[in-house]
Amino acid sequence: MSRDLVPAELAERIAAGEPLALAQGITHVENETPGFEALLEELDARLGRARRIGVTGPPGAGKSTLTAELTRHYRAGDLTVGIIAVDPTSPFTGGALLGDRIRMNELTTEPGVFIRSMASRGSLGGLATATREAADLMDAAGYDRVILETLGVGQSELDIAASADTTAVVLVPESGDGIQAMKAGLMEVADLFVINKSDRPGADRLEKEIAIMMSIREGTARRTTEAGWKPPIVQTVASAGEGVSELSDRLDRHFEWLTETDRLDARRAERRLGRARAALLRRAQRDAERIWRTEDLESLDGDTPYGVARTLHARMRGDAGGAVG
Ligand SMILES: Nc1nc2c(ncn2[C@@H]2O[C@H](COP(=O)(O)OP(=O)(O)OP(=O)(O)O)[C@@H](O)[C@H]2O)c(=O)[nH]1
Ligand SMILES: [Mg+2]
Repeated sequence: MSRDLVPAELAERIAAGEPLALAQGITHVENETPGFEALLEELDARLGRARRIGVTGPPGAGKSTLTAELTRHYRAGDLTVGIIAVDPTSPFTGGALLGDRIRMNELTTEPGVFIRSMASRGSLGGLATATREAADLMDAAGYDRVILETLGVGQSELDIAASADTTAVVLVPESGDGIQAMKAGLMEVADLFVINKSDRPGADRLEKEIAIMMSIREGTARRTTEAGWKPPIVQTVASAGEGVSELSDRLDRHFEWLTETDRLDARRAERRLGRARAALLRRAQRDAERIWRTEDLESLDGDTPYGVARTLHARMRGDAGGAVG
């Protein structure tokens, strides 16, 4: 279904800010269409303009509503926004997601806003890598802000959020959200906490809970003190747009802090290394899949699974040594 990829040509159109080209580019990245890495390479020199914001948290916390409101806020300031909604399963399951779509859909007709949802399709590189590469394409396309919404449930979703310049963890004042966040590793990735639905009772209590947990963590791991950044806590009512401009201010302040302390460069350098590692693993896996498909597995009959893997691996390395590209 996807068209042939001519990297240089598509890169030019993406760089020119053509939304259709960006959409095609992301599809090529998702599908790992031959040439997709060349496309990303063509655009590499353009990366780094966008500020990337991760929005993560438990299901139903209001991440999408908040993302939509933040987007409106940015648009009012004439900033363009790319949004990636990461769906760990499939776009066709789950009622909550449909709700997302509808809410987000209000923004799709808005100029200066580009929305894309990403779902795992069993691509070799995995959802996390494809998502980051999609964010790269949005960056290259010139969007001022790129927001990555992910569910804060599994490690890979957390990794996606944490690959942003600034990661906002969204919690709600409901039964033990603070404790849950601690367990789920959300505390570790937060540059900023949002207590959304603070129109509901318990917001102040949750704020205290988070502050206490952060101070405990400071006392043991000393991570936040070492880093010199204490994650602020912002209360919002996303559904009413309340607290969104304060949130935006806090995000800006974190970005300024990143810039002043050279941590932005460090974070981004780390991101580039991570990308190289992912690309390497993707290549290795592709080689493994190829050898698995082409080898005569029957000739390995009688060997143990480990012996088979050893033999194939040795052949793969032999092949890879002689192969080009
Ligand atoms: N009372 C109240 N409800 C809110 C607020 N923000 C969002 N909601 C509602 O909470 C529900 C979930 O909001 P979403 O924005 O879809 O939450 P989400 O975190 O994106 O959900 P998933 O992506 O499914 O995990 C929706 O019905 C919203 O209207 C708020 O500040 N107060
Ligand atoms: Mg959502």
